[in-house]
Amino acid sequence: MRHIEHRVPARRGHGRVRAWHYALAALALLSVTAPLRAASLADGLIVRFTANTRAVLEKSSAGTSQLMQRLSTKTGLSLHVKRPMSGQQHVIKLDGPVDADTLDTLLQRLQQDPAIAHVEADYPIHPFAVPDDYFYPNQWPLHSAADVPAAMNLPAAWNTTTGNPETVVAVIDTGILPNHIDLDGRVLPGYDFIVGFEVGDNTLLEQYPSYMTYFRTNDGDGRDDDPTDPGDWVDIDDTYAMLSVGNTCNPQDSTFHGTGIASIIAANTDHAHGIAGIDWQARILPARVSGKCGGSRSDMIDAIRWAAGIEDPALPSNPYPARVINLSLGSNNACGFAEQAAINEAWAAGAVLVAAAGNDAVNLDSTPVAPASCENVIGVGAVREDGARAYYSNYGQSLTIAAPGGEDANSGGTPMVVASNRGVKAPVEGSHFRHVAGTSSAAAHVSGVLSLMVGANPALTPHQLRELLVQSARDFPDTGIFRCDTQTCGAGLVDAYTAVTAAKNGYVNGNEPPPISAAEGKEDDEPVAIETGVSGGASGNVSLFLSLIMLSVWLARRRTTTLSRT
Ligand SMILES: [Ca+2]
Ligand SMILES: [Ca+2]
Ligand SMILES: [Ca+2]
Repeated sequence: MRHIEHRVPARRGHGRVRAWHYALAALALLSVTAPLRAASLADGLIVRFTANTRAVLEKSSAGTSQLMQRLSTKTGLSLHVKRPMSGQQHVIKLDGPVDADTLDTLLQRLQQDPAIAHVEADYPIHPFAVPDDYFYPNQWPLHSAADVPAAMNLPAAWNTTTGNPETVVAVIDTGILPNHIDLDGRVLPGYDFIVGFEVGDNTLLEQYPSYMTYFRTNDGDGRDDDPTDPGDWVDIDDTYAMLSVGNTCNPQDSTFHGTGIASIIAANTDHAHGIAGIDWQARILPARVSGKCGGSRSDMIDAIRWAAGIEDPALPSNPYPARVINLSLGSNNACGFAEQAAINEAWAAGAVLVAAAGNDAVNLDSTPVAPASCENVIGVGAVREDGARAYYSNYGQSLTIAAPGGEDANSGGTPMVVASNRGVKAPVEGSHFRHVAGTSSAAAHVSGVLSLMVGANPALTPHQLRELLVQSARDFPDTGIFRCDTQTCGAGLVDAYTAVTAAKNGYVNGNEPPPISAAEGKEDDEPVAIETGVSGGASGNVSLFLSLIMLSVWLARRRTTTLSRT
């Protein structure tokens, strides 16, 4: 039996018990079922006859036969009265479904007949797709906007498409747990970009050579072809060691951030377990760039090019170029030249890039964060379920759009539920889930919607995808202490249904398709400049915009009151 629960059980004991039950059940791996729906064909008509004709139909079956015979001859199709219906109308049956052209002709001919006041097609209807995943009732960002003001209208979008297995979405993050029940079968071979520290990097490092060399990678080596997330916990000893090499970072439990982000975009869906993903079919390309105490911008830049399929002689080829690249991380710097160049190349190669705004509640116009502040990046701010800006979300004119990021229950909001692991340090066996909030989740929501758009119309360029996403956004509601507007939160609230419809049609609401930017694809022609190092610390550290509420559904002892913003 399916349990319906409208709020995440934040601190109640039964949530923990239920999650354990879930964890046991989750050991069974299930396949994904996601039937695509064919376009509806009319198989009947709804007709309102004139009053005189209705009188004939009521009185005499012979008169009815005679009328239908005449209309059948007139239209060349066999027509029968199936039944009278409400509104003084009749249901007319055809011998079988007819295509759109035949239907048009049929309707025109009948509409001109003196016996008929009004006629229209009787289409089959079906319920909007609602997945049966256990936590779906808690996933307010996916629900109908009629129920939750900031929700993204996924049921209506899924009625058009549940995605395309050819679509590849890169998640540049902490790596991934590919065997999680909600990711199993969906994860492509990725790459682990984190290089180790080298003793020569810093004389102080010589005090801790063996400890520090692979401290950040935390998997015993430098770059490798296994992006599995070994955990990114930091304990007190680690913080002292990092201080010795000039870096500060705070103790934390492992986040499994990349697994959560991937699950928002493309969790296995409609299999009764875990959460629903936005795209039920797309595949995830994991690129690991963040380990203990974060990562470096240079690794992220390499990962962006590689994810887009750009050859790098130092790396193996990527046979699965991504059409969408999610960057739920960054640094508190202006966009660097090297960073912008990699982004431009990836964009020109066909990848649309999405970046989280960051969680410091600052105005990006004066305090930029990269890559969200870069050109050719869809910068995403976070809203709560009422459509107001989440209190932690960065804001400003450089943002492209806003999407659900949620808030801690203690802030009056409702967090997300994402795939995770209950390991405090290294991952442990089992598929688990936790609550999160932040612009990381908001960016992942946009990446998921873009993935559906690419799946619906793979010919769209990154520029067209961005234009259609922006044009299809809903206006911000006038609500909240931190009211969103186009100066602070981007063009509007992302709407999956209108975005997917726009992608399929190539335009929004009868607009012409957006012109392809003259600049698009021409970045390679620009003169090569030497990076001076003043453009924002291209070698600086990258941190996750995880803002995880360190409350998991299985561990009540974890803190619930603060959002960690590293
Ligand atoms: Ca490694
Ligand atoms: Ca590795
Ligand atoms: Ca699921």
